[in-house]
Amino acid sequence: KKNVAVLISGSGTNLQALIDHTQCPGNKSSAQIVLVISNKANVKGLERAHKAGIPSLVINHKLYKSREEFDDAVHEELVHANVDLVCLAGFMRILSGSFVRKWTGRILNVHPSLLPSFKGANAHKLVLESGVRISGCTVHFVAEEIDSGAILVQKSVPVFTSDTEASLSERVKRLEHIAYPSALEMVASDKAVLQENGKVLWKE
Ligand code: 3YE
Repeated sequence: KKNVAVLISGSGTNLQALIDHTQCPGNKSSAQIVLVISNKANVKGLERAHKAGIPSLVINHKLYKSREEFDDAVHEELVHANVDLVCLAGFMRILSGSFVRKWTGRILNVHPSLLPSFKGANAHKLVLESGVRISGCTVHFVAEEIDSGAILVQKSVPVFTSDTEASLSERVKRLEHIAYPSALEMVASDKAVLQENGKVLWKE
């Protein structure tokens, strides 16, 4: 099995979906979560890790002089825990180029829009302002340019005229919790591999 680390900053609902998938009874998953790292203390995601018996660490970015030094600290812990794959799950930090290069092809993120539309930290707000009638979620490989890496899985939802950021977010999240375990499985089982040209090679 591939050793997976999940990076979080908050409530960790996608972490929970990944835990439920990889720890399901009689599980045939190619992945096991061996470490959870949060850049924020006292978040619900850490409690979820504890309840699932998964070791967790808080690495507070505010205690580091630069983005690179924080990223180096995260990298060291990933190497120490023998991590093969990294899943960003509501992790709200931009990762430096040097970190991304060290993990290219081995790091995934879930974003709450149909990329390449509506990149960035407030996707649902941008979606509602734009007037599009369909949104969704995207699981992608992480590239240095934010929300621009090769796409693994997308799922769509309708946008209703009555939607608020909260109601749309709730509808999209339900699909994130299906899409993320599915994408992790594709990468952990080597069915999807990131190539040198930045595109996904699909096997079988
Ligand atoms: N880093 C790279 N490429 C990616 N991080 C994430 C995806 C992704 C990545 O595809 N290189 C929000 C970033 C957006 C933001 O501006 N964060 C601030 C700090 C805000 C805070 O601490 O609350 C910052 O300086 O990093 C994960 C998703 C990033 C979300």
